[in-house]
Amino acid sequence: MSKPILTYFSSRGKSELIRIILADCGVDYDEVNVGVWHPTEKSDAFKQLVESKTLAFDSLPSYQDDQILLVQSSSIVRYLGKKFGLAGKDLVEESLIDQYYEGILDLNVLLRSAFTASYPVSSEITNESIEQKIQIILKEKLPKLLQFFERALEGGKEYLVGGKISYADIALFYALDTYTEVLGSYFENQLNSGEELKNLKQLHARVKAREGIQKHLNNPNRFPKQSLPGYEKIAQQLQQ
Ligand SMILES: N[C@@H](CCC(=O)N[C@@H](CS)C(=O)NCC(=O)O)C(=O)O
Repeated sequence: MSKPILTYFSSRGKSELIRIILADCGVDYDEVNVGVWHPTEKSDAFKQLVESKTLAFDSLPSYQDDQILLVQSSSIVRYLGKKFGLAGKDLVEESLIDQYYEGILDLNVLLRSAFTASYPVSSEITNESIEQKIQIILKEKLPKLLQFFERALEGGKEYLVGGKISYADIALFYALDTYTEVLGSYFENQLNSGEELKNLKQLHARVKAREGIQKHLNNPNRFPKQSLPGYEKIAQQLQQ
C-alpha cells in the first residue's frame, strides 16, 4: 500500500484541520505543496494539476490514497473520520458528529464575515457601519454560537458525542485554537472567562494534549499562522 498524499498550497488554510486529524491518527503520509495561493497568479505546479483534470473542482486540498482522490476539505475530513474511527459507532452518532461539525463550519463562516465586513457591499446591505458590524459579530453572535458548544458538553462530557473523540471535537479544538492565535487576548479572555466557557476550555486542553496533535503543533516545519486582511482592524476594535 502506497503512502497517502495531501496536496495543498504552502499554508495552513483549508488543509490544517486535515493535517491535525492525520497527525492524531498517526497516518504516515506525504505532503505536496504547490506554492503560495494567489487569486490570479497560479503556480506552474497548480496549473499542471488543473490541466490534468483530476481534481473534481479544480481546487485544493486534495487527498489521495489507494482508494480515492478526493477534494473538498470537509469531505476529506469526513472521509478520514470514517476511515480512522473518529466518526461514531452507528448512524445516530455519525449524524450527531456531522451536525456539530456543521456548527463549527458556521463558526468559521461567522468569523470570516468579521474579516470581510469591511467590503462596501456588506455595509450597504445592512446599513451598519463596519465597526458596528464587527462589534455585533464578535460581541453578540460569536459568544452565542460558542455557548451552544459549551452547552453540548454539559454534564461532564469529555467529548461532543458518545464519550469518544471524533473529528468534530478535533475541528472544535482547531477552531478555538486558531481564534486564540488570530484574535489574541479577546478570544483568550472568552475562553478563560470564569465558568462561562469552562467546558470549551477543557475540551481545548484535552484535545491539545493528545500525542499526535502535540507533535504536530510543535513541529518546527508547521506552516505559520495566517495574517488575512482585516485582522488588524478587528484587533484594534476589540481593544476599545
Ligand atoms: N470548498 C472547497 C474550497 C476549496 C478552495 O477554494 N480552495 C482554494 C485554495 S484555499 C483553491 O484551490 N482555489 C483554486 C484557485 O484559486 O484557482 C474546500 O473546502 O476544499
